[in-house]
Amino acid sequence: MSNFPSQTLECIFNKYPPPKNPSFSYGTAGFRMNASKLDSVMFSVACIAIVRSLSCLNDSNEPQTIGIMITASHNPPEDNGVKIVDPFGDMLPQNWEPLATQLSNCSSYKDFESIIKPLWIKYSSNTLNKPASLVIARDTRESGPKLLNICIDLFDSLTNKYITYKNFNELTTPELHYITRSFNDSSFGIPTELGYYNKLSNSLLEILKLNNININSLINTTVDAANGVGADKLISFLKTSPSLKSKFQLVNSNTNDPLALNVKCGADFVKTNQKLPNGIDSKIASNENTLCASFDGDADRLVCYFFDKLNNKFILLDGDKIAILLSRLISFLISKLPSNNLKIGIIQTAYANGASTNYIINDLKLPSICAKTGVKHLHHEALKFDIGIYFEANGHGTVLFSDKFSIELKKFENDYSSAKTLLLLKDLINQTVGDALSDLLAVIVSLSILNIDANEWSNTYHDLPNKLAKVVVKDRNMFVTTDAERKLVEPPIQKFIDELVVNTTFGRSFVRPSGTEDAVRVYAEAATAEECQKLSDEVVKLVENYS
Ligand code: G16
Repeated sequence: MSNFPSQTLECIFNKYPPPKNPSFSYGTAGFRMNASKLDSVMFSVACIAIVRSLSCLNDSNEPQTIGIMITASHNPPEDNGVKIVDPFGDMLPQNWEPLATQLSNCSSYKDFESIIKPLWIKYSSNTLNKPASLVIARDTRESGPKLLNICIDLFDSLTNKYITYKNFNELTTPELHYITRSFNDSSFGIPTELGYYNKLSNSLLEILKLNNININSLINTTVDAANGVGADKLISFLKTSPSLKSKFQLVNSNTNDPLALNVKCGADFVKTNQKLPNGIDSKIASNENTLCASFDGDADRLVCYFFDKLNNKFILLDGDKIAILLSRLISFLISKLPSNNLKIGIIQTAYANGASTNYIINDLKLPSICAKTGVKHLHHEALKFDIGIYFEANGHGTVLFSDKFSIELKKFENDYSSAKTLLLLKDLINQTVGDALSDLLAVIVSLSILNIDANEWSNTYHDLPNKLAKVVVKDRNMFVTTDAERKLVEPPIQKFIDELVVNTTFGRSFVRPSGTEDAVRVYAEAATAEECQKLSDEVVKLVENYS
């Protein structure tokens, strides 16, 4: 395929013209903004995905499948976004992000073609005329169908000669990641939703059987699905696994009301406000043998929690706590083996509570790595370990198991049920990206195998009081960070933050621009809630004075 479809691209470019002075940028999780501004970006992203597919050849020199996910995840209902998923199910490599930014900021077709054409021709010449391959999906946002149709418009004009594609319509983000990988690697799974559900339920049921756990003894879970796509998919999953149905109650599942998405519910609301979402009251949350869990709008984040009736207190089990629970399970199973030389590491971000990092280093005696915010950064670090456990405090995360892990564990699988359980965890825990449903199943299994309840889990260590504030500034790009986002380079206020921190017991605070919202985030943590609030207020004031 050496031809470049210039006329078709020009025609569609002009149908969805960019604004006069575009200033889009591929952020923490792709492009994200008010949905009304996204039309031209969708076209650019679809073109980049085609070129990316042409550039990623399999052993037969055929273009590998690339995913496009239309979602704005935790953002408010009026926003939307789009990101590209690579053949292995991970994020678009960071060295392609400038291209995405550059293309989306072309205000004329001439400029656009001058960038894309050489790449298209260069990569397509290696493919022996095989078309690019794409999969596409969206979450339940009201603007999703229109944005998806922009891609379909382009794809239908190019189909068969230049591209093949499959539109999955509604999926969770992790489902699309799983499906993209399965298209490229049949040993990973069957590239359908049913394939995904079966992979999860088969591994879960087998783990339970191996460990003599009766389904009825599992903790009951109330799931807040943020009125997002995770609700529909949890229902579908439970239809394919009826034996699990009675263990789950679903709230905030109204995907028919687009304005309800993430509003007073969902993982981001619960984590940021440290309180119960709408739909779950303290009575439900304090039921014995019940765990509450919140997904976010596209079901790639999970936080758990319960209400401690005795102390009248909301107890959050966030990404840090989930990472530590899964580490405990993995360490416990590994301890049953006669030997192993697997390298285990835990990857966090600056948002990780200081108490969790201390626990990892001092009690678990595992290496703790601090990465920049964004799944792509953590995922990359986790790949350096045989078992790389990565979680952001906000509930994004997974555990990556290496090929060496599988080879080592297979030596023991016939004699040790713990080796078999570990191998099955690799199927249960989504290997492509954080996945609220898969992580929740892993949490439930961990509690059961470790024979602990949510209360005991929460007592593993005690979080230092912490606060995450959002400050709306004139230009968030003024805020430049270094040291895994723990220090500000610009504006010059770091020394003032340092002074405030030094004068706060167990104080820690940092400022960074959000990559998904038009705001700057201020994190503060201290020995007491009062000191934490004071530190947060003072750092917020510094930021406000400078914007
Ligand atoms: C996205 C990213 C996460 C990140 C979050 C907040 O989450 O995938 O890695 O933690 O944004 O990022 P920021 O602080 O830069 O706005 P989601 O769930 O919105 O896709």
